[in-house]
Amino acid sequence: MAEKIKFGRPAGFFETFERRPGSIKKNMSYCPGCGHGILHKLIAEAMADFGIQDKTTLISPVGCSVFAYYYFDCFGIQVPHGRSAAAATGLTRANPDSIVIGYQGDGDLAAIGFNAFMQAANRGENYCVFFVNNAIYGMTGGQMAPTSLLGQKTATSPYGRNALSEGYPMKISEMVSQLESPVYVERVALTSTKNIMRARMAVRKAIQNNIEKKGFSLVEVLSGCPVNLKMKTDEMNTFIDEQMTKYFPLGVYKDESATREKVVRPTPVYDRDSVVKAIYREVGQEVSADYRAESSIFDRELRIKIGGFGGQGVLSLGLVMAAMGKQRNFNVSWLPSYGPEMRGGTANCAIIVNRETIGSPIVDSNCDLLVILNRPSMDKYLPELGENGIILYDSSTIKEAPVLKPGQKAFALNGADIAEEFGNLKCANAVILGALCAILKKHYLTEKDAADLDQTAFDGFAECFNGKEKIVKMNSEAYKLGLEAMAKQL
Ligand SMILES: Cc1ncc(C[n+]2csc(CCOP(=O)(O)OP(=O)(O)O)c2C)c(N)n1
Ligand code: SF4
Ligand SMILES: [Mg+2]
Repeated sequence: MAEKIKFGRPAGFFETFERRPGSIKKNMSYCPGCGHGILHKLIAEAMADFGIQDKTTLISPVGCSVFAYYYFDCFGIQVPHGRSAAAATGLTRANPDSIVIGYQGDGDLAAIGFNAFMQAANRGENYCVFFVNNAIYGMTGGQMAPTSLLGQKTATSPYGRNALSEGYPMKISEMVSQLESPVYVERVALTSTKNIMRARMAVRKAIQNNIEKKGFSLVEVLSGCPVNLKMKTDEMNTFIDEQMTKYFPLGVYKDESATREKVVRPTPVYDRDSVVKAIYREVGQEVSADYRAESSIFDRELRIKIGGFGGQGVLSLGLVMAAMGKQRNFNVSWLPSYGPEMRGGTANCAIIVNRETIGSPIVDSNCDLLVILNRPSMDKYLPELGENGIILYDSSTIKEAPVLKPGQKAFALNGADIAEEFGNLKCANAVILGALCAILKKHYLTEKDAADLDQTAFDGFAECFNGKEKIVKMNSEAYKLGLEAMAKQL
């Protein structure tokens, strides 16, 4: 057992909070009267007492406790809003010996992360969740939470929460306790010494279950946000004791800790070959591990961007190009941009090909190669083309040649027209890839690399359209048309 500190900073906290910006390194960032600090202390104490800091990961959510990792002296990760359960699942599955603690607010858990949370609970993932129900979105200034009470006035329910328009407050502990898998569910409050001691026991029980790998535990903590509820601390506690607990009664909702067997899932596999086999499909020709393309264009990182309308095959062209790089032992990244751009605007993807480690998958400047399939993308991405960059565009859809800076080069091919004549407009991206490879062969690759390029493209199609022989064949034919058409022009 680690040293117990009754009236001071528990050993589960950092000595000073060096990660906090600014000069205040001793105090937490929470408002006076906030429940987060009290709960933090209970968790930190328990971690130190159980001696588990070295194998514990606490997942900070988005919400006022977003910076929990500033305080807890254990491993910490900070996830996007509502994604705690996904990260926890990955952590506990990949390393079943680790202790994983989810810490979530009512917005994070019961709104944006509700489905992920319930699914993790339903799967009985081996971790525990501390759920801070303060009946409000604290961090963002007091909007209504799924747990705000009926009649409660918030920034987004100024006349009070109304069941007819906003529904009833969500009883998370009650819901989770109805699932088969969870082992322990309790609701506690932080309003008095007695309640805090009860909460302390609950925190310990949940962590103990986690240590013993008994599955999923939830402790819902009714907690104060005096700032956003515009109350003094004592009024806040009265609000919790008299109003919140009426709707959210305290108590144990489920406890099978004493009888639960240890949850044992299949042992994760880490050896390299098995992982590679599981992740990558076996396609194309064997590539030797020491394969190195020798052309000077590969001496540094290649930054590529493809832009066009959603539906023009922009993303799959990028995938094929990334697969080509991968097949030849380059590190590659492929970063698609979806969202509203898919509905008629410009879709794009960025590909990076590098012999060395790739720092960031983002390409928004110094682009070496732009492949442009529609006019709006030309306008949008041409400014990103680097000093000696090349642009290849589809002249079936873009009639005006781009205005280039010195050193830049443009190539054009009527890819869509060729694909239409070929009998499938969807293959325009493969025609353009053929054109690109013709340009590379003629101007940028050594003989050895050029000789290998077509096969690399075919392997790329095979990888991306794995098992769809017809599509692979069709794209390979379209590729050849683009290759020949461009070769004639050059
Ligand atoms: C994807 C996403 N959507 C919305 C937000 C804005 N946001 C930040 S915190 C928050 C609510 C946090 O409330 P809660 O989980 O109850 O935590 P509290 O601050 O009350 O502890 C929201 C909506 C965000 N950061 N990310
Ligand atoms: S806004 Fe509310 S939840 Fe956030 S730190 Fe302040 S009191 Fe706590
Ligand atoms: Mg909240």
